[in-house]
Amino acid sequence: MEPFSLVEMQQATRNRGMPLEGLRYDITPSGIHYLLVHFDIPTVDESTWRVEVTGEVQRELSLSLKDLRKRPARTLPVTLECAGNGRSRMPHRVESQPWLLEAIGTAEWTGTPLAGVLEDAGVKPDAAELVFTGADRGVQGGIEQDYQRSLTVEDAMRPEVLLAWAMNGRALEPQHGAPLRLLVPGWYGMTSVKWLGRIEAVTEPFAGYQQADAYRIQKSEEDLGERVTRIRVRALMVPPGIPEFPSGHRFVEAGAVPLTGRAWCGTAPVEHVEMGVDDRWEAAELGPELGPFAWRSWSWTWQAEPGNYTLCCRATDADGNQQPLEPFWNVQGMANNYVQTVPVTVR
Ligand SMILES: Nc1nc2c(c(=O)[nH]1)N[C@H]1C(S)=C(S)[C@@H](COP(=O)(O)O)O[C@H]1N2
Ligand SMILES: [Mo]
Repeated sequence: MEPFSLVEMQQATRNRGMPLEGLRYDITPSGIHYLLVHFDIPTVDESTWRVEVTGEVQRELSLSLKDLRKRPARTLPVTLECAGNGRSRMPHRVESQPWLLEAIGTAEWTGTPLAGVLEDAGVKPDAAELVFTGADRGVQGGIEQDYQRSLTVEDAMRPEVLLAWAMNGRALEPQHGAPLRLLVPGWYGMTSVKWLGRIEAVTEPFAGYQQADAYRIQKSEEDLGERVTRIRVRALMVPPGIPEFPSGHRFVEAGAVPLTGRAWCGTAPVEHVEMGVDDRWEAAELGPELGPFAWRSWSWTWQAEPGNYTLCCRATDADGNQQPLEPFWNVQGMANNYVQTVPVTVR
């Protein structure tokens, strides 16, 4: 792995990954859910804050948090993953948030379905997309911008897409988008715009920086690349035994070693998970489903004999997509769902 730069360190200390032992919880405690903020966390005054619904709509709306809370509410367990998860193990990586594998978390998000708000506003038939604008502003790629992302009208109208004001039963904390964020289950995290202040219906596909330039799987700098959308299938394990500080190398006792983890996918249900010890793969057992947009637990027992081993886990979705064994390179280090490897010493 190439050395990490000061710029990467600066991002790594501002943002935060979920320690992988957090995979033990069905619902990630808010304090260890991963965090990714591009610019500064804006301070938003909840008492005067409103979300504006504008553009190609029959009736423009300006809604306070109180207005939104009067609407029908839904609570959904949703697994969020950053599209840059796994970026650090790629050769010639882009200078960005240097995730290893921990840009993940599952929270219970409460909000009102966006579809109902859009129905009230009456999105005009010539609208192609909705543009979501956050209250945070910065410069990226030389362009000064508000953080903005779009969805097609069809994707925005899906019943699971929420305007969320609570996480794990409590009001959103500043870093997770207080007082309101968009939540798009099944999609990589960049879609779920935090500190949401404006929703604009537009007639042309949105070409802002975070849509047209960032979040693309580019084979070269010149390649426009494919858009990053839904989460690719992935499994992670709780590293077993005890770690050495600071290397993190694992030590376990010989005998029956219970291994557990989670698997998720935003394009189809997880079909199966396998555990690999060195190069031998065996099927793990899937646990109960938490919901259609949340990770699923799995378990497997390893009969461990003294020695050094590499443990791996690999998930396959119902469409037959399987995680690759090696990271695949792309300019921005996006959607890299290669298998986790955990070196272990059995004593
Ligand atoms: N306004 C705004 N929304 C944002 C971001 C941001 O920087 N600004 N980061 C996005 C990215 S890249 C991710 S992965 C998720 C992370 O959500 P979390 O920090 O609540 O886990 O928020 C998304 N929403
Ligand atoms: Mo992200």
